[in-house]
Amino acid sequence: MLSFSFLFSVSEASRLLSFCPHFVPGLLSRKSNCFSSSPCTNSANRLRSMAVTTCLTWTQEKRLQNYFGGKQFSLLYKATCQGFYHHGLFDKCYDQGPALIVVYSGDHVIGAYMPVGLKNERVPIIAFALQETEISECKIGSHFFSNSCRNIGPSEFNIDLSNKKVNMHAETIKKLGLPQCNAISIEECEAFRLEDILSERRMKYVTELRKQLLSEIRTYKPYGNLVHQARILLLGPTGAGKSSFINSVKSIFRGHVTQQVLVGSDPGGTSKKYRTYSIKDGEDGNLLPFMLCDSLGLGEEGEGLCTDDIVSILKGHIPDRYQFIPTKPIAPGHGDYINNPSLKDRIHCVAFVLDAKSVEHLSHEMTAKIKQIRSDMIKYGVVHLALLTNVDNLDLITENDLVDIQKCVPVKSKVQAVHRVLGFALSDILVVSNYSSTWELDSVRDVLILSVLREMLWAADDYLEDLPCEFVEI
Ligand SMILES: Nc1nc2c(ncn2[C@@H]2O[C@H](COP(=O)(O)OP(=O)(O)OP(=O)(O)O)[C@@H](O)[C@H]2O)c(=O)[nH]1
Ligand SMILES: [Mg+2]
Repeated sequence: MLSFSFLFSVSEASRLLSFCPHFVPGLLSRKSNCFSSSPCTNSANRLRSMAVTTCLTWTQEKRLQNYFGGKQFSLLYKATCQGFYHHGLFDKCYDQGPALIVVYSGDHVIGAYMPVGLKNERVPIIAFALQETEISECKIGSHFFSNSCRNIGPSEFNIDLSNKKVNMHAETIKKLGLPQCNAISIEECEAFRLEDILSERRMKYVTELRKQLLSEIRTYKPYGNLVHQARILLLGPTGAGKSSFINSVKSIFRGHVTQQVLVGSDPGGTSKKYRTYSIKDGEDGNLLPFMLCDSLGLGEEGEGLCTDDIVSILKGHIPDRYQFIPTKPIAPGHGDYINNPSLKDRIHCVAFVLDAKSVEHLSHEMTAKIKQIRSDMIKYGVVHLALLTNVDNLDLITENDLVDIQKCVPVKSKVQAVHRVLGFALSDILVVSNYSSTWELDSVRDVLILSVLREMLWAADDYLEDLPCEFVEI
């Protein structure tokens, strides 16, 4: 499965490189618990011999990121590695742009945000405390930073690294919602540079990847030229995002966002007919080498697409625009029934579309239905994948996360849930964010959608390659 793992490793690598010029990429591991490591005696050796990572959990980091302007955190300084010295922190963070100092003390995560960074001049400071899911802040005016100062911050909020203490005025403590005390002891202190998530370098990479994916899809030829177009069927519960995915693909190749296929939760937006969509490439007007097939959603208690109709679709017996009757599956003799479908009419890959927000709340009946359809597909040798939509709507996820979406903890947990509940292999679970509420195309979302589409085409090739001889005809 294609992922943005390269982008992720670049971001992690740059985070580490900015921290340690001798960083060895193979040593990268995201969350080592720095409290469990013994304090190093030689910080340079330590940096060379281990991956240095923040003590913030993914969720803590994300909450802080979202709170302080959606920027990416690049770890510059870690006291247990580089020493509890003010000048060490100052040297690393001086003139690096917006910065965040985080102090860990027992269950407390508190710190200071400098929107213009640390400079040899008076700069504004915002003290904060992160407790569970809440961030409280206290603006504490401006402070003059200098290498020769012994402490960081004015007396209202003062980080005394050498003595491993944060001293605060009672008023600051109250505003931050912390228990009243004279000082908070420091177990660890980290400092971060706050960077744009989509740096120029990253954006260049995304643009290149988008171009490459477009070219691969445009020039794709189904395995052995057995058919001209790979047929991909989108199946899944009502409202999962099947039609939206088709719109998303159409949008990219048209060059602007289209909602041509009706979507939505009211009856007007529910797909009722079987629709097969060939998509024109906006660049040259040619048809692309795949077809996306939209179906009635899977429902409960006799509603929605019935299992017998699914088998008929897979075998190519159902024509475009056929109006489903949930209680009466199509059968030979029906006026619309295609009696002798050829390989091009059959489905070559199925994508089970699931809404990431509701995947853990599928009813017992729906879960059993999907499992049954899956096991029929395995029996008939139909290649299928899962497609998780709506990941942009998960808790804490912002548009900026789409670039590394597979690495986001809430997304990983949804992927695990699909694996656990429905039995899909982890590598067969794709993740996408459809164009649903924006009218502007953007390259990051395009790359996600195109990557998923390319995965589907590869799956179709697996099916075609594995066909028994009697099916191989054009
Ligand atoms: N934010 C977000 N919304 C989405 C996404 N995919 C779909 N939606 C929204 O979810 C709702 C249902 O999407 P549809 O594409 O109509 O779902 P469907 O599977 O075709 O539904 P039926 O035709 O009723 O079976 C719509 O309001 C979409 O705008 C996504 O990736 N992100
Ligand atoms: Mg639909």
